[in-house]
Amino acid sequence: MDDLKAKYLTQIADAADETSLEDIRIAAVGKKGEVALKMRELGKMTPEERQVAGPALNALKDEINSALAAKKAALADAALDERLRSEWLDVTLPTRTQRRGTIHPISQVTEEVTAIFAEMGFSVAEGPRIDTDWYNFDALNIPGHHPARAEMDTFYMHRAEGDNRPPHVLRTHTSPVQIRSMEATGAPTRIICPGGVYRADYDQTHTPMFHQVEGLAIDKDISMANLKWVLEEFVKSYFEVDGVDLRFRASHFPFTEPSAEVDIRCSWEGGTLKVGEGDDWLEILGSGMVHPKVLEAGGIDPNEWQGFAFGMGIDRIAMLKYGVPDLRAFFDSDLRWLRHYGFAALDVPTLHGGLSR
Ligand code: 2NL
Repeated sequence: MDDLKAKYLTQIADAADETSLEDIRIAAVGKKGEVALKMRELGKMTPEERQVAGPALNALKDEINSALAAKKAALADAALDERLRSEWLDVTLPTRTQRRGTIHPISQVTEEVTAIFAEMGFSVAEGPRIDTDWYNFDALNIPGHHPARAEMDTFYMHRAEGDNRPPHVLRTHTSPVQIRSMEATGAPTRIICPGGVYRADYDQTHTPMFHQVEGLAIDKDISMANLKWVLEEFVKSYFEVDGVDLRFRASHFPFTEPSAEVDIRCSWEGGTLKVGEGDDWLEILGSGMVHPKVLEAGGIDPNEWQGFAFGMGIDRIAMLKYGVPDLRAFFDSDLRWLRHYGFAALDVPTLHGGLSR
C-alpha cells in the first residue's frame, strides 16, 4: 500500500496538465482503478486482516483524492497566471491621433441641404423606409392602374399566401413621410424629408437604393411665386454662388397640379460645372402645387389650404457639386474613394461657418 501511495502521489505531483491528472485519477481511484481492485481483495481476507486493510485502503483513497484536488487547483491557478501574463491590454496608451473616418458625400450633402432649408423655416421629417402601398401610391393620387405605379419599378415586400394585410413596399420616394407628417401635424406646415428610397433599376445612372429630399410648404396663401423664391435661395446657397437663373418647364406629376421641372443655367467649360453662367441648362428638380386629392389624403382641407412641393435627388446634386463622375461609386464602400471624396468628421456644414469647407 505504501508503494501504491508513493507511486500515485509522485505521478500527481509530476502531472503537467488536467488531462494527465484525469488519467491518473482513473488509474488510481476510478471504478476499475488500482485501489478499487485492492478493495475487492478484502473479501478474501480474514476478519482481522480486513479490520486493518479496510480503513487503510479508505485512507489511501482519501489521500489520493485530496492530492488530485490540490493539484487540479494548482494547475488552474497556473493557467490563469499564464493568461494574465499573455492577454494584457495597456489602457494607458494614447488614443489614435490620426483620424481615418470621413463623412460620406451623401451625408454631407444631406446636412448642407438641411442647413439651408432650416434657415428658411423648414424642419426635417423622417419616416419608415418600408410603408404600405397606400402611403406610397394611393395617398399621392397614384391609383392601382396608374402607369407611374409600374414605372416606379417598385420592390414589393413578400406576403405569405392568405395574408390579407395591405401590401408593403420599399418606399419609391420620400412622399409617404410627407403624408404622415400632414396627418400628424396638419396645416400650416413647412418640412423637408431627406432619406433613402428604392427602385428596381440598375445602370450607369441608377442604383436600386438612392437618396431624395422632398419639400412641402402649406399655408393659406402659398403660391408658385413662393416656390420660385425658395428654390432660388436654395440653389444659390447650395452651389455657393451669388446669382442663379432658374427655368420652370411645364411638366406632369400625379401629386402636383400645376407641375414644373426646374433647370438651372450653367456651363460645363473645361469639364467642370459652373452654376449661374453659360448657355447650358441643368435639370435639378421637379415641383408643383400640391394636388387637392393629396392634401385630402393627408387630412388637410384643400378648400382652406394650399401649398407647394418639390423633390430632388441628393445623389445627383452631390455628384454635380463635388464632381463625382459615377453614381455607383457612392455605394461601393471603396476606402480609397471614401478618403478622396469624404469630408472631415468635425466639419459640420452651417450657413455662417461655410457649407462645404
Ligand atoms: C422629382 C420630382 C417631386 C413632389 C416630388 C410631393 C409630395 C407630396 C405632395 C406633392 Cl406629399 N408632391 N412631392 C412633388 C413634385 C415633384 O419630385 O423629380 N424628384 C426627384
